[in-house]
Amino acid sequence: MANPNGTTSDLRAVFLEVYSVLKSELLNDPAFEWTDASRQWVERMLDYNVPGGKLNRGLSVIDSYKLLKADELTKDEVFLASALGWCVEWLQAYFLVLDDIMDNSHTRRGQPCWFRVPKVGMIAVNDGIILRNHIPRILKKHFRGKPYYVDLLDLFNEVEFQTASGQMIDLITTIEGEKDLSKYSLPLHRRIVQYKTAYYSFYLPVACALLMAGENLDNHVNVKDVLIDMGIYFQVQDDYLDCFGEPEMIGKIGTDIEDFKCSWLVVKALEHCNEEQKKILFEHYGKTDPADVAKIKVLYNEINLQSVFTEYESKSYEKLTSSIEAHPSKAVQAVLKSFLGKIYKRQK
Ligand code: DMA
Ligand code: MG
Ligand code: MG
Ligand code: MG
Repeated sequence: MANPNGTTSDLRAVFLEVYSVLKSELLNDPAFEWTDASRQWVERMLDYNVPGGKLNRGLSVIDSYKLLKADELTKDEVFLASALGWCVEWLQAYFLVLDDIMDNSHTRRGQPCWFRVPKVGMIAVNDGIILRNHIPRILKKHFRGKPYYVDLLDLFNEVEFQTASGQMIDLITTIEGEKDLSKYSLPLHRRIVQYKTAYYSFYLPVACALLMAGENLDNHVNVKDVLIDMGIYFQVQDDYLDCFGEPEMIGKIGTDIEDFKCSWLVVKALEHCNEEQKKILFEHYGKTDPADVAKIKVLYNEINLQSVFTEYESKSYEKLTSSIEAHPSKAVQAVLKSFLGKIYKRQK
């Protein structure tokens, strides 16, 4: 039976079983002398941070691989595609644990951010590093003998570097004492989100599937370009939901206004406001007082940012669909369309 994500609930169950296998391998990693306390810590940390999301990125590796192979997958192939899917989810968990500290966030996936859990605090920084280190350990255990092993390691390294660089430019635009809204523009926003979100969320899962299918990534630059545009659209949705989404639905409480983020919303607000409204933006954006935040939200409503977003959303969908249809391979088209279908008009 297909769920709203277009993924069969069966596949999700298989995927989660692979999580259990990978977890128990990591908890018995012979490179470390485990104690009960250390094993319990890592197990709780993994269960708290790795499997609780939508799993779109991880499941996309299996979906994409299936479409590329155009054939029933063997049990072994399903396991390997799932393991790669989990590596993407591990990478995401690593970035999110640290992102929530840096963004001073409160909740994630409907529960307190990991660093806010009693007795965790800044141990979360090292937990992030552990999560990051689990990826090459999973890859080594299951892919060491594959012809694409080196390419896989290189792919994860490149994408991690791109993501960390995106996070860096996201963060340095908000430095205290240098807050200046006039530097915020659509090109800056695009640069930030391309690096911090698009590579790891969209390109990485499909690139994993392409490598497993024996493809050379250098031959798929046009696929990459479409996926990057899809990732930019996805992060605009994330920026929109940060302010207009229901915390119960999105599982997190927005902090972009408080954090002086170069969000798509503030960039569009600057574009659509009059001189008087501009003054309000300059005065109240990036302050933690709820009264300041409320003033920004009133302004966003006055200039009808919700409909600016709705317009953007349908335009992006049209553009993405026509780039996808321009692709020569029907299998690749199917991979890209399936991905787009999972995120179009998402509410969480
Ligand atoms: C997050 O951007 C990007 C990474 C690499 C985690 P964000 O801070 O807008 O994400 P979220 O809204 O989920 O905190
Ligand atoms: Mg964040
Ligand atoms: Mg962030
Ligand atoms: Mg966000």
